[in-house]
Amino acid sequence: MIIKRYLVSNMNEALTRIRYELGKDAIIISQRKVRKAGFKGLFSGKLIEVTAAIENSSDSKKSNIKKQEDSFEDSLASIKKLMENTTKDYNIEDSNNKQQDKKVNSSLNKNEPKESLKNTKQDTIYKEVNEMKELLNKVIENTSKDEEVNTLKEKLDDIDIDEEFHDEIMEKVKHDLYEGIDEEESLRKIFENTFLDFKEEIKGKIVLVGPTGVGKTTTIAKLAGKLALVDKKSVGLITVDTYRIGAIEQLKTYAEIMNIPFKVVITIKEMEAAIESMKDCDVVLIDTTGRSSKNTMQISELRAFIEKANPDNVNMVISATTKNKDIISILKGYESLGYDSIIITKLDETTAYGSLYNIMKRSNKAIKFVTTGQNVPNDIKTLNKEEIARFILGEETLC
Ligand SMILES: Nc1nc2c(ncn2[C@@H]2O[C@H](COP(=O)(O)OP(=O)(O)OP(=O)(O)O)[C@@H](O)[C@H]2O)c(=O)[nH]1
Ligand SMILES: [Mg+2]
Repeated sequence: MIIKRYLVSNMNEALTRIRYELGKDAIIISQRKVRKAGFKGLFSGKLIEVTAAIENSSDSKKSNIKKQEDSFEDSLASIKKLMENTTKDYNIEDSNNKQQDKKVNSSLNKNEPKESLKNTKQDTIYKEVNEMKELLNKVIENTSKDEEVNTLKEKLDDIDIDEEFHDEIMEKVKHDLYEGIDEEESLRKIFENTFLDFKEEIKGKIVLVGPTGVGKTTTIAKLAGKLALVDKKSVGLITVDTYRIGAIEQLKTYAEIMNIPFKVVITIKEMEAAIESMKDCDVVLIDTTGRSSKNTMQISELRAFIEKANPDNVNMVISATTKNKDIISILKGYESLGYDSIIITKLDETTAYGSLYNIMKRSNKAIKFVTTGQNVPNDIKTLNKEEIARFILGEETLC
């Protein structure tokens, strides 16, 4: 077993050196962050000490390292030979031309041209060898980076990132790898930067729209509970959920339990009256019936109600379990309602949170809340950009 220790500034550098020196079968035994030795180390950035090992196979005559040393020595020997030949050629050439040189350079110092020509030839060879070495190192380094980018595609699939965004993400990660930023940090940066901050206080008239069964009414009940019971705000509830009696009963029951005003709206005129009756409330939460995003008639009808309410904020409610293709058509179908933020529900019903990224990318709107279960009022929360990235990366789960 050959064990080697490397002091490097990042894992990419370690992997490149290990692969180059110990071969591709080498394994990493340990890694830890260390500071440079001595007093100066206290003020410098951390380095990584990586220990790698390779089996010293008894069958093979030479270990990988020996093979590499041999081939390195071979290369050196060839270069040396090349240099000797070149120098020899030069000497023969030089002696042949000696007489002629004497004549041509009669006005110059006799030793100077010979020495300087010899040095120039040697310098050129050294320079070329160094360039070759640099090129070789780059090729080794780039090969390992390309391999990393290829495995990234599988990872993006695993966390449910829409395939349409893969190329863009991989391009960014590849760029970051060349800058010395590792894959995980690069992804984190991409996911965090997609998040739009939403610090606005919840107040005024707030409408929730979205497809059938995504959890609009449950989310309204959760918000009403938090605002009325925890934040002690005066809250009013309005529903334009006119199609099914059951849906009205659902919110009415919550309103009765929380002792807050509740109005059912069937016509545009009633919407005007309901809003007027709740004008003293800090927050008025307006629930709507789920509509098919493809039914433009229903969407236009809903728009008329929303326009009459003149809301401060329209939230598009969408479930985290929505298929990637449907996300596009839903967001597009509801566009005419002028939603300005997003609520993502049923985060508890999925284990891969790529839909958070897909929805953020497709809508370019802030995610105001996420809901994480059926319990009213507890299963609702706000996320910041760091938390969003941790969810998408799979570092944080609700399971
Ligand atoms: N697992 C889970 N279930 C939820 C969540 N939010 C709501 N639900 C459930 O989803 C179902 C539908 O919720 P509703 O609030 O009635 O959905 P809606 O959007 O109002 O539906 P329509 O009024 O028919 O458009 C209910 O069984 C809820 O308990 C959540 O965050 N997680
Ligand atoms: Mg409902």
